[in-house]
Amino acid sequence: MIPTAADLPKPSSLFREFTGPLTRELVQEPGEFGLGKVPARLKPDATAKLVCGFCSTGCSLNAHLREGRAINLTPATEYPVNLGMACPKGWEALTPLTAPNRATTPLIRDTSGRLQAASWDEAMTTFVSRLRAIQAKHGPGSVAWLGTGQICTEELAFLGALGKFGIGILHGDGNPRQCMATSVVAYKQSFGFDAPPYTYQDFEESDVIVLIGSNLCIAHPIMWQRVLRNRNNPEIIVIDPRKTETAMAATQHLPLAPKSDLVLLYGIANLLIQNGWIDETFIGTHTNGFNEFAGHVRQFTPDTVAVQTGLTVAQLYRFAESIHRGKAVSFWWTMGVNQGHESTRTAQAIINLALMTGNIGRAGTGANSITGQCNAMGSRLFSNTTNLLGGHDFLNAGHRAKIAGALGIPVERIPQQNSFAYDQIMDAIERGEIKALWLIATNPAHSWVNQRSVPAAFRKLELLVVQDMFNDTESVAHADIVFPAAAWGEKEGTFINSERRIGVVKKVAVAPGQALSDFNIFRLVANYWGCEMMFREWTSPEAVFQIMKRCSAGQPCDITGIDGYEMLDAVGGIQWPFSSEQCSVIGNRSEQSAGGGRSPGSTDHCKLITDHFPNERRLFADGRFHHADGRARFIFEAPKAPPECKDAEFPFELLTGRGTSAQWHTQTRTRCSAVLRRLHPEELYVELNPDDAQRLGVGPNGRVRITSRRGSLEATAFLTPTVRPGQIFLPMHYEAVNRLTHPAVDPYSRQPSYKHCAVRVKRR
Ligand SMILES: Nc1nc2c(c(=O)[nH]1)N[C@H]1C(S)=C(S)[C@@H](COP(=O)(O)OP(=O)(O)OC[C@H]3O[C@@H](n4cnc5c(=O)[nH]c(N)nc54)[C@H](O)[C@@H]3O)O[C@H]1N2
Ligand SMILES: Nc1nc2c(c(=O)[nH]1)N[C@H]1C(S)=C(S)[C@@H](COP(=O)(O)OP(=O)(O)OC[C@H]3O[C@@H](n4cnc5c(=O)[nH]c(N)nc54)[C@H](O)[C@@H]3O)O[C@H]1N2
Ligand code: SF4
Ligand SMILES: [Mo]
Repeated sequence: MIPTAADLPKPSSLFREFTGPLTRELVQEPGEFGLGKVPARLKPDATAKLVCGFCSTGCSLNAHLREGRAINLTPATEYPVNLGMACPKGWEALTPLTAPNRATTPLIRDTSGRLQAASWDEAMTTFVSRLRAIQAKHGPGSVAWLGTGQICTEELAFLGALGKFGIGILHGDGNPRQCMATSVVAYKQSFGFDAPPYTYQDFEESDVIVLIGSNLCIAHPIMWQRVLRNRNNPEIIVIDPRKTETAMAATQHLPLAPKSDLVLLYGIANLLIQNGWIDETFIGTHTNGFNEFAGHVRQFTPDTVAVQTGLTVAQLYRFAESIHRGKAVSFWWTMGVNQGHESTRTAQAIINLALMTGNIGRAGTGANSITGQCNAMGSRLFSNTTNLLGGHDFLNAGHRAKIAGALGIPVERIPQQNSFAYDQIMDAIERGEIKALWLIATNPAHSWVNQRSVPAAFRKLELLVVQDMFNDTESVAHADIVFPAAAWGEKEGTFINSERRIGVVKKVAVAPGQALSDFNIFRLVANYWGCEMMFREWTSPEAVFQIMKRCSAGQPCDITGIDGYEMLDAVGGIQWPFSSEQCSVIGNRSEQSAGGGRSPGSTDHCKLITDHFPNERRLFADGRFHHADGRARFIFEAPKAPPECKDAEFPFELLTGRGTSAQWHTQTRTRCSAVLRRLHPEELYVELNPDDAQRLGVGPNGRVRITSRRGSLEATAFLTPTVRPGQIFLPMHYEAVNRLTHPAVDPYSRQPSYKHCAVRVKRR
């Protein structure tokens, strides 16, 4: 129920004066602080299903419990996502939990510069008093946070609400900026809402699958397994400068020149139009702006496109013809698109191809952005960074009033402006405007673009707080205060996967030492800040799930029909939207067929949902998009040259990305596993074309020095024709890589262009 104005507490009752020490008992749960109690909800010797905490595929894993604690994991067979499969990271997901470098106690840097163990009370008191002092001296814009797509949705919602409405922080962003911001902006502008339309079943039902800047075999191996289940003998077209594992398995590989995607996609649009291979009925009924778009792409003739992309005219025709011949064509993209200087328009050029050929809203189709982190989708909707909670808009007074009502807070607590983006936060730190930074579940001292600027920026801060499950990450090395966090598997909540499926994460292990779930750290902060009355309803993740439901009401991502975790668990996760109206239709239908009412959340009720509601659902089946007129938009712009091109001094193009399916990002988790360590090289390597190697006099496993205008590193040469001459590839999992990358961002999404800059390579 949404509270009315009369229910609203008076503003003063939401805050109390900062009175100093409170006790951790406020947030303590059975099993925390190493008390070793059996997690509350689980039977001691049973199996608990939980969604994997690495990638956005969202596989379900069975945790096999002994005395309430997981002793090992197997992939769940009956879950609609992974159907009994998991990749090496999933199988090894418990291993990082018991690593010796877990952060087990809060740390505070002392006057001699050493991090010293402290109590939660000391850490919280220091955090709150220093943050308050900075805010008082320099204003609300002087404090910022950088969050993540790797904690539970309820935790993200808590951080966002606590940060902006409780503490009054103006600027909060997260690592989804490095990853998904482009898709968010592209979808919002084209469809009217950030709405990836697909379901994984589409991988199985397409007859043409186009993968653009996506190395599915490595980055989303279980999605690739879904491709392998496709019985239509599909045409698989991979667009990637490198001959990746995925490209090797494709029927067509288009090794385009790096960052020439926009030219290629406009060229293909032109070919489709010139040949009449478009769906005029769909365009006329469901879209706006096609004629202008057709006029724009006319200049992208096959000959000019071939020159600019390095592809042949024949390759272009074959690609266009495949789209034309396909009955169900799906277009998928990931970081090769999102990380670029003109990424939003590139993502929209993909969307345009799907719209103009009517490949959307039907089985096996779609313009489909694949997410990266386990809960980037939760972050996109509920982190209060790019959107106001629930996919709302900070700039819209109606939205602010609605969310204030749903949370029972005065509307004045909600900022009327958008936050700085990640790069703007980093710039404001360098300018000395932002003085305090709180990092939650992200490791920018390794992952942020152009590392030369990061230590300098961190040194400028008066306060850096790092909340992490490990005590030795590159970012912890700069911290003034460390909050030790419980990890995936040690806490409860939900993740939202790439296909919009909300799945449950459970507590199947006990956090070490004094580590607390991010959720409980946020509760502690609320208590110490004195704004706990604002969060009096936020007592548990599931209570916050109910609040998120209220915030989602009436939105395209409406989840008011989901009772709670039990229902999600019983039916194999639920894709948004799932509104109370959709749910009651099922109820009515089933009452007619079976007779009798069922109470929500009961086993009977859940069974009815599975019986009457398809577990794989896609959006836009009715051709209605989320703009006011119900139409999708063709959005386009003239392509631009990348901001740094190769030249005589720096004659190579540097590509970066995922190395192996056994490595996760900055490796804090995956390096804990001896099994995973065996599946990838320990030291940094560079993929180098054998012709280039010969010219440089570099033999197999020879050492090379790679230099960009920003920095330099050494790597072992891995000679392989999968990279073309003049290009090299570095996997992002090694700290040195971002010394080289160029800090350009796309102007609309402000996502960094990690995948393109100029370097030189020399033999050591
Ligand atoms: N094993 C593993 N899996 C992961 C992750 C991980 O760290 N390890 N991370 C997860 C996350 S957060 C993400 S975001 C995803 C990323 O998933 P992907 O985007 O599939 O992975 P990347 O390797 O970053 O980039 C994909 C490809 O883009 C290509 N590329 C580079 N430049 C261009 C270009 O100009 N045009 C085109 N078309 N392609 C280009 C690269 O050669 C690379 O093969 O993976 C997720 N899954
Ligand atoms: N050169 C280059 N750089 C890139 C990319 C690229 O392709 N090329 N890709 C970019 C992309 S797409 C991404 S998503 C980013 C990822 O960049 P990051 O987010 O910096 O990478 P992670 O290693 O995933 O960092 C997550 C941190 O959270 C901690 N952690 C894990 N679980 C929890 C938890 O439950 N609670 C808390 N509090 N902490 C936890 C981990 O120990 C780790 O320190 O990297 C970006 N950087
Ligand atoms: S594919 Fe992704 S979600 Fe599935 S087991 Fe591997 S890391 Fe986990
Ligand atoms: Mo990502």
